Amino acid sequence: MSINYSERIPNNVDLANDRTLQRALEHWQPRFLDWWHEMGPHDFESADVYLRTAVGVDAQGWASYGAVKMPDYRWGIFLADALADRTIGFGDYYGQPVWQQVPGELRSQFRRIIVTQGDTEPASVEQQHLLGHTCPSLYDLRNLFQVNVEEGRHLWAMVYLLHAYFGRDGREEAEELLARHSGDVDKPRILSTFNEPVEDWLSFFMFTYFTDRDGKYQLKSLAESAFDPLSRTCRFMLTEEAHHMFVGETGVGRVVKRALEVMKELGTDDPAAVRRQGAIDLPTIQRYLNFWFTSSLDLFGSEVSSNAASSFANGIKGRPDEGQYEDHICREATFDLSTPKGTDTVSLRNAMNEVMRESYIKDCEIGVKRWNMQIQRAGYDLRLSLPHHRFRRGIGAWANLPVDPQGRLIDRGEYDRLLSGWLPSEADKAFVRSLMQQAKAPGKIAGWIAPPDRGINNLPVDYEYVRLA
Ligand code: BYC
Repeated sequence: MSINYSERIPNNVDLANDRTLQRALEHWQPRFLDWWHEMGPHDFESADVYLRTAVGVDAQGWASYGAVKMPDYRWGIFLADALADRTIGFGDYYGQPVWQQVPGELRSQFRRIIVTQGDTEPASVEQQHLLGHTCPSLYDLRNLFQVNVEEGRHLWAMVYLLHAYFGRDGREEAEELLARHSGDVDKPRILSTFNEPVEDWLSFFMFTYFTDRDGKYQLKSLAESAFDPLSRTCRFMLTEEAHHMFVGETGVGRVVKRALEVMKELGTDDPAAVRRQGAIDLPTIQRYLNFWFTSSLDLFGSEVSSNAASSFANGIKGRPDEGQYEDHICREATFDLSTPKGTDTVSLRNAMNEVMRESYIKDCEIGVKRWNMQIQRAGYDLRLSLPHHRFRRGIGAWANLPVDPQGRLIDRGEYDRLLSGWLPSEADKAFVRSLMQQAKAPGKIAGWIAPPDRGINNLPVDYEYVRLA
């Protein structure tokens, strides 16, 4: 079904024929706009931004480009088309027709997961609240805002499910999604990484590379869900998510490129010399990578999780690309897990968080390889790398243990001494922040980052992507 833009809330779920739901969502809409006004991009409400808006859910429709003022962006409810005769692809209900309603006994489990997913979306917008003031170019500013409006829409996607399928509880949860705030002492966001400040653009690029990629994996696993409206919602969200990770991968790549240019000009890879030229040295980039990668690893939960087992058994959450596996029931299968006490053989269902984390890590490696190719081509032996998945964990079997980036358990004293060298120090952060000056003329690019290879939607790089008021 095509998207109806004549309604207050654009949608392809035939909202007009469900007056109760429509009223409930129209009641929530002004609260969302208040939240956007207060917690969304700070100070750019009257700027014209070259944004893409979804006007359909097929290959042509999901990206219609044009200048929009962000408060006028049409946040709506768009589900990917239903797949005919879709059956449940995993767990105890394998092979049965998918559900159009949530089974009563699974309500609270489904609600918890939808709320957790929903909570991350506004959280990320809050984390990026002030970044516009220090954008390295109008191209980057526009990308930031594109990511922000789409995270706002992803919040709408989850709120729709809560309102449409969870009654009064769902409406209350939808209110709470606007009441918790990233980093708030009393009412923080649910998941750890979403309370970390994102105060500079290197962090933003690391966040969109690593943390949005957790989003990709979680959405892929929810796209497998037996609850069809959740699956369809997530399938459509994934098309938007790809751009966010592109922003991260190319963003980090451009920071690396600029460092390499400066290293070549100076004939040295000395970090202090690179910094004096106003670029970010590779060891600093590595420390930022260490921080955001390890933080994002925690988002998959514990290695052994009865929640994960029950989500899988009950058809709530499958594995990303469930079709690639042979066994979709996994009742007998086991998984060998490395724990601080040695290898532990556990039921595969209980290890689903770890299975997902492993696929995620493989996906993270692709960008790192590309960044390293740039370094290699420039003739340097240095390499960026993902630290070991046991390093700096806050959740699971390896939480709070003194593990080095190679994954070895080391002496606690030595760990405490070395940790500050593995993560961005206060001095690193102050240095990176010192580079963050807004570049606001079309085509102008800050000195710490290389220009992008191409502009957006075939427009030139120096196009005025944001017309500041
Ligand atoms: N921080 O059995 P456990 C995205 C909680 S990103 C704090 O180990 P389980 C996006 C857990 O909730 C994708 N708490 O794991 C990216 C549980 O609490 P309750 C977001 C944590 O239950 C960028 C307890 O610890 N979507 O979309 O299997 C920009 C025991 O948990 C953490 C989802 O995550 C943590 N790191 O949970 C914008 C999908 N880890 O329930 C957007 C929905 C675990 O006992 N969520 N806990 O109070 C889920 O599928 C699951 O809840 C988890 C794993 C993946 C979080």
